[in-house]
Amino acid sequence: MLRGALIGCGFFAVNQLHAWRDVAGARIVALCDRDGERLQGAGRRFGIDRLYDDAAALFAGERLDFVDIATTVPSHRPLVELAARHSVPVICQKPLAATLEDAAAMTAACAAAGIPMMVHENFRWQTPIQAVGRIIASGRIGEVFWGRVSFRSAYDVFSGQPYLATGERFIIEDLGIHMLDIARFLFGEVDRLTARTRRVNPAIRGEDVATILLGHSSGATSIVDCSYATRLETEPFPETVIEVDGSHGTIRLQQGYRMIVTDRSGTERYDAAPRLLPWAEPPWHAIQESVLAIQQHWADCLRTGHEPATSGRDNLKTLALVDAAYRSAETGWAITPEPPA
Ligand code: NAD
Ligand code: 89Y
Repeated sequence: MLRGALIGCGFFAVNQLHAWRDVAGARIVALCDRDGERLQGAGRRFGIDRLYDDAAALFAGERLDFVDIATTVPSHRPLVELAARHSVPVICQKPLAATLEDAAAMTAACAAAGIPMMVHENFRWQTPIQAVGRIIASGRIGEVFWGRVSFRSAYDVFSGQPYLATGERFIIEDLGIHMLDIARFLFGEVDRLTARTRRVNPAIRGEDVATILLGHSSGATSIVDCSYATRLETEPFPETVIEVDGSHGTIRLQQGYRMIVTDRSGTERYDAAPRLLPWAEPPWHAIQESVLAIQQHWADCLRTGHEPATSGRDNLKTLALVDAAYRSAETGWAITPEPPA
């Protein structure tokens, strides 16, 4: 059984702690948070009594097979580098870092220490999104020439995550990063992109609407669009709507997890809804199920020695799209994303 510790017992870590209880082959033996109340609360809720208010003390006091970092961005680099100094394999929440330079330094530190590193980039692990990936990979719709990955909502994310309202950057860094990662997962690497952003909600500091046009190395074109300023008849949070056009057919993943696949032999429709895990709380259940999937993937990779799908190395390419999108929105230019080597 792999022994893990979790650092950062805040809003999202609750999902990770629930999921770790369901992961085969791993368990969380210790918790760390510099906020004593959160630390004690999580310890009581999940029956974990080895509690630390300081990450250095955690590494000194525990024999660990991995550490799961669920803090916000400013602490990601120091905590990942601390894990590397102790040669402890590390998972870090998205966004890995605020700059490509920090992210490159973090992945380099893990590589130099010879430890696996995975970014908790979970959206691509959602059941309906994996299903879209499988259909494309099967060749059923032929060669993909166009796609759209869309997330439009007016859900109040600021009450649970107040820091999202105060940063200079918001939707691309927080949510668009998932959409860009899905675009890479489904349509492959990106040669060039352009982006436009705007802020609609006057109560927040960063952009809450983004539209990004991507040119993929395969020759496909895709659109990633996201908004937290879009009021719809039925609130879709946190659903990602996906459209894919291929040379032999199409895929439509519509609101309500309705999957429609059309090929030369006709149209198939089915329900691609995620499972409602016993601890899940709609509407978050699609995300919560993907947390279990990515954490199980990590445990399996650690056991077998395989590189995780969203390793630090892989995630630099997603972060390069985030960086390119902000640069394009600022300058109006088409940008070639430049992931650090
Ligand atoms: P949060 O502020 O609610 O929780 C972070 C916790 O980390 C706090 O309790 C804080 O005290 C603790 N912390 C910060 N620095 C620390 C340090 N150096 N040592 C020990 N504890 C420290 O934040 P959150 O909303 O839970 O977000 C955490 C991360 O999860 C963010 O990076 C966010 O983007 C990400 N997130 C991911 C998803 C997803 O689907 N993947 C969803 C929501 C949030
Ligand atoms: O922080 C974000 C994430 O990663 O998924 C949804 C979210 O909680 C709000 O945009």
